[in-house]
Amino acid sequence: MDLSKRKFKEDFKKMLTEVYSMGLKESEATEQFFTLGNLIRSYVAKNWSRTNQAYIEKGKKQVYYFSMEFLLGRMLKSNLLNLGILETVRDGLSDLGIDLEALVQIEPDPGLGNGGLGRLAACFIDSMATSEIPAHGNGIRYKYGLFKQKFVNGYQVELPENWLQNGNVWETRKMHAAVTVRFYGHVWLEHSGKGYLVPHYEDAQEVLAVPYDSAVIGFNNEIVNTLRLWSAEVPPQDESTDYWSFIHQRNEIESISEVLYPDDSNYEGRLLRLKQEYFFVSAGVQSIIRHYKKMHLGIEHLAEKVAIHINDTHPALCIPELMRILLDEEHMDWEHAWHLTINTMSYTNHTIMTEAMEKWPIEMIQTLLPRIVQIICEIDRRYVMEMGRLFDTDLIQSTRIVEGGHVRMAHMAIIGSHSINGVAQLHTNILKEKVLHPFYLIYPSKFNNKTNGITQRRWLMLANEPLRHLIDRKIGNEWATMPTELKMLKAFREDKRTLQELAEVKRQNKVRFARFVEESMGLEINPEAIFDVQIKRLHAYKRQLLNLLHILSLYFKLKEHPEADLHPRVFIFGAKAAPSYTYAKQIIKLINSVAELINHDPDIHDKLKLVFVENYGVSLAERIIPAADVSEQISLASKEASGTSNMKLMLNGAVTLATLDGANVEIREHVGEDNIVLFGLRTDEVYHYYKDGTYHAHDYYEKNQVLHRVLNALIDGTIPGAEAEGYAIFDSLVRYGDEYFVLRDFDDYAAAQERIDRLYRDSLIWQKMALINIASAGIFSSDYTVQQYASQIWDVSSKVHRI
Ligand code: KOT
Repeated sequence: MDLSKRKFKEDFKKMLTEVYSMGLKESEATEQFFTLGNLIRSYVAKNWSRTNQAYIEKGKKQVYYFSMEFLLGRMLKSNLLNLGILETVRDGLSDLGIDLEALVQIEPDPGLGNGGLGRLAACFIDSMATSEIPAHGNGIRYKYGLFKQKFVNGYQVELPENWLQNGNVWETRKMHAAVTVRFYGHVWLEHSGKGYLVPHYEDAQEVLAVPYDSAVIGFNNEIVNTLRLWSAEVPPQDESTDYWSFIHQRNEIESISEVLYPDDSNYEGRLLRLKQEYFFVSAGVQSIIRHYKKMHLGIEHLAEKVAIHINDTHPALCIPELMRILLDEEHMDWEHAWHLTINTMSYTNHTIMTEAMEKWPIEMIQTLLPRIVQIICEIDRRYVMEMGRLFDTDLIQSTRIVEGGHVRMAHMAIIGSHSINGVAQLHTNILKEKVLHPFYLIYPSKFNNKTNGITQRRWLMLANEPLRHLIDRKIGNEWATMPTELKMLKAFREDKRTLQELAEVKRQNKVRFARFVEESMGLEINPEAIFDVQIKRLHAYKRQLLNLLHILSLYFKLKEHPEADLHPRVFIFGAKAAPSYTYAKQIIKLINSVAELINHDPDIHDKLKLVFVENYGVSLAERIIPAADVSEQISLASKEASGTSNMKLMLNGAVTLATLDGANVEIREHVGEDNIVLFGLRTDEVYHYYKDGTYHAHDYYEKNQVLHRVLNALIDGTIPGAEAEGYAIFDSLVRYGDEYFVLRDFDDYAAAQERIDRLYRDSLIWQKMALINIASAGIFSSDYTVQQYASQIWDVSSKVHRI
């Protein structure tokens, strides 16, 4: 938008008086932040309603992206950047004696997600608005986001994250768009006499779903889409309601949107979680239909105007819910309703980990959602009947929805949608060939791949301004919306000056991060060291333990050979563990205890440091990633569906140290073998071991001297404070089979780390690798990912930039 600095300063002062009746001098950062937020809202208002109007007038097909999680991060700078007024506002504020960065810190970081899945949804809504895709997010307005992590004595302690405490400046409560969601009670069907059945409900609990809308601003394109998050409230009561029963009901109802479940890649089969899933699904689908009907096109054309996407299986109840509305409220016959539903729905799978697969007990659904369970059972019955004519019984039994008293949500999602996609090529192949092979036999054409992506605007332009400016000077700024233009940087691969400038940018970022570590943790780290980063949820399959065992091996090496020729290293971890995931919490404690040991050992000096940042989340990622030299992507091959921190880190010039898992495979293809450091078992080797059962972790403990020494350290008192955890972890590896092949991959990993050490010593070689990584990262922009979803799955238009 056009905005002069002079106009901005006037607007800002005026808004400050209007909202707070304050002059500039009396105001503090909090008031200034809310003033700026309100001002941005006022700038956006016109384009927001224009965008909505244009969608209606042009009759454009709309996409609704249903996700239990949107891990947005702070929105202030992102909104300013996308409006094209970041620099104007920064300068204007500075004239007024205000530091924009200080205001940035006031905004709470809304942690409405656990990790990769939720952050992907956030990158997607940014990219969809920028790519001019008529697409909107639909989710839950949790009162409490993901817990705040504290370390007490090295143990993870969880505190509530009350992000709404001071209000959310970006949202608008839309009372007129509220809908009612029904739970519990009894339902029976009666003939209407007009050829359809009418459901009658008795004793149902009614919940009012109130939407809060936030603007999703496209980058420099005047498009403003909507993120709609639902909050659960008590419906208006009449005079006959008993006061105490009202209070009781209120607590129960409001608990639906109270808190985000802190589980990542894990299924928590609790009733409240099922309520959450149905709550936002039913509210979202009802509101879509209400909006659609305003266009008077006839319900039979729904799939031409609406696409509903379900982000993993958490919103899979969209399928029976849409069926319910089409049957019970629109009085369609089953076949037409089913056809429409399949054509409307599409589904993304994000994991092959069996413990993450949702399986709801049928009685639980029966109690909570009596009408929905009838529809699910009918979908299942027809599937078995119709497919039974075409395929053998075993295949149908292994793919049907209802089995062993449970509803298999992934099965419902596949059967009820026209598209299922994995999130990286390798992942999609594993789905087709292994995990969902029976479905692939039945529906080969539903399967497709959409490799994940990240938004370069947040993860480079905003998070790493020094690098952004260097790139702009070298190749211009078209990569903001045409990210593969970054490949033009390759022309500078032999240019010493550019490589030195790149090194200087990285050094600056490392100095800045080192300052942060010193201030927040009281730990001094050396910016000349290699900053080696593993930031992701704590999960056994991601193998933070492999990293830790290697750190211990370096520590012992330095103790025995203080003269050992190692380039100084700072190992940086950021990770939260699900509160109920005992093993992950033990690993956290162990990492913290090893950090205590190493960081305070005077023999080690600054050759080795271990930094475990507390409360890792989007805001911390924005600080760490620009300072990273090495990106640890070391999951057991086949287990990480895609990974997205791998993409963010390469975009910021880190070199990837990786197994051939998830999107790492594609990163290798794009940077080339020489610009990535690979190690470890391959997917086929992992499956081989599963088949022939010949992996014996114990042998590695017995025969590998370095490993023997390191593993003994877990149980011989070498690591003070983590005795119990040391034992448990030792046992998991040596006695109980080492499920994720940590010991098997150890030597290869250590050798890869030695290669990193050697490569880093030649700054020009290293910076050339960094440059190739940045130049090759454009293809992993979520702009391209969503453009592919738009054309290949949703059948909607987008502004496509050629790759
Ligand atoms: C959580 C619960 C159930 C099913 C899947 C999940 C899940 C998967 N949560 N996060 N993921 C991650 O999603 C990312 C985005 O696709 C991937 O990059 C990553 O590999 C998944 O682990």
